[in-house]
Amino acid sequence: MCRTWVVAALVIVVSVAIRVSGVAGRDSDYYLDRWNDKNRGKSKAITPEDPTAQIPSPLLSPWSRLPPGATGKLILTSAATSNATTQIPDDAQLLPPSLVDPPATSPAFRNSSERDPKLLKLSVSPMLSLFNIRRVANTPCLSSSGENGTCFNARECKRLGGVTSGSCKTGGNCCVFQVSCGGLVTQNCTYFVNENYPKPFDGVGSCQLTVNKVNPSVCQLRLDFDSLVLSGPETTDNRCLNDRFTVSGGSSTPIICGTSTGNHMYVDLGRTSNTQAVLTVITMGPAFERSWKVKVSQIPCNTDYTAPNGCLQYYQGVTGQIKTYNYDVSTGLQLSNQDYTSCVRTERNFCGIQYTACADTVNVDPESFSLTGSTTTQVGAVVGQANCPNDWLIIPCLSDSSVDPTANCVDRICGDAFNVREGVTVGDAVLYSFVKPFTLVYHTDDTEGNAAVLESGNRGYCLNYVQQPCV
Ligand SMILES: [Ca+2]
Ligand SMILES: [Ca+2]
Ligand SMILES: [Ca+2]
Repeated sequence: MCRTWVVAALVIVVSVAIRVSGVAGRDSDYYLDRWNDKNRGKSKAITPEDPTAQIPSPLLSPWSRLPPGATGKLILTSAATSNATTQIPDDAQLLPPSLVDPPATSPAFRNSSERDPKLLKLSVSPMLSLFNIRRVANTPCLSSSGENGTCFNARECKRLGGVTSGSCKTGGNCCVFQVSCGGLVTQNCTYFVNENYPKPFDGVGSCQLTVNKVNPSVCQLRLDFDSLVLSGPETTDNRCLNDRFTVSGGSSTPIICGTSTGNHMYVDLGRTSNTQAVLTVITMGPAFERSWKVKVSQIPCNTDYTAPNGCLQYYQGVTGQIKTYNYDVSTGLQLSNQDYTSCVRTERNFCGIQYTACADTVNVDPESFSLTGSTTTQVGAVVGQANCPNDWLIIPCLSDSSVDPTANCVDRICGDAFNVREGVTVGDAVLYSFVKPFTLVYHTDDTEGNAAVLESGNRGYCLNYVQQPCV
């Protein structure tokens, strides 16, 4: 989702002074003659009687409010065009519909014979014909191919480097922005894809995307991995030594590799307006068919979907699923050198959170929570700082009681059972935390197969959460 304001790139500034007859100054005939002189030979000369002349420009529609039979002259005092950008709020209406649509029902324009000839002359001047571009409220939209886009008229979309896909209910087309290696992001909600996407990329290289804040009020980027398929970590210590996805320029983010399709990541850019972030995909090592499509959304400061400080992942909603990167219960390997916090937004009237390990239909002994231990030697539940010094997950006061928040409460867990009761051969349990804000701090060291106690087959974790109503 790309919920934020958007940029309208074409701003037309026109000051039109309208005066009823009897005032001094150059009148419309003067400007019309000058236009015709200047453009003689380039385009059709305009005559007041031209039957093909268009209905007056929307911005001139105040004329339509003149009583039938009234006469007047238009006097242009200044006119200019500009490519300056401006911020338009989500719900902006650049022009109210009554001004955008031709005033067909207006008494002054019921039929062409009633039109004021001077208005007809002016309406086809090149400056004013710009107003015939139907203005589009730049609201978010869903393209026909399923991407998030922004409504623009087709010409503007193309000028901004987008591709239209489907139309918008409010007018215009759904404009989708997609860039690849070497690209620069200047639009909110831009997709970063590999070269020749959706074809895979199998080669060695470094593919970078530079992201500019599209507005000074942007504080964060949200990266949604619609697809992120890279080669996995090396298989001894699970380090990302070949392919890597990294982010620089913003808050510290872990280096990830392997497959993280469906996952996401927030990058804090701070409040400095000119901060740039660079997303990099490094591909090297053995042949592998990589592909990625990362949606880059720009998140303003202080909204209800702005992640709190220090949250690399931010889950919203009463229920959800939280996964470590490169999680796959059958083939994914827990990545080493991870150190980050995932946060769950406390929804209104919710006071606690329940966690359960995701279903594992692949392994006899579930591995959907497996931080330490090995596939050959299941260690079960391991808890506490002393017992979990290498790879661990901290959930404040995690308990297996939904009624007594402090029962068997521990903060740090590891092992290969999602459980707070160590020393018992137990499987995964339903666990609770009533400490707000809801956070999960995850850490892995840089060894796995070379650790003092060998670990193997660790998958990281996948947890389902359900927020618990206040009672
Ligand atoms: Ca481990
Ligand atoms: Ca297990
Ligand atoms: Ca480790």
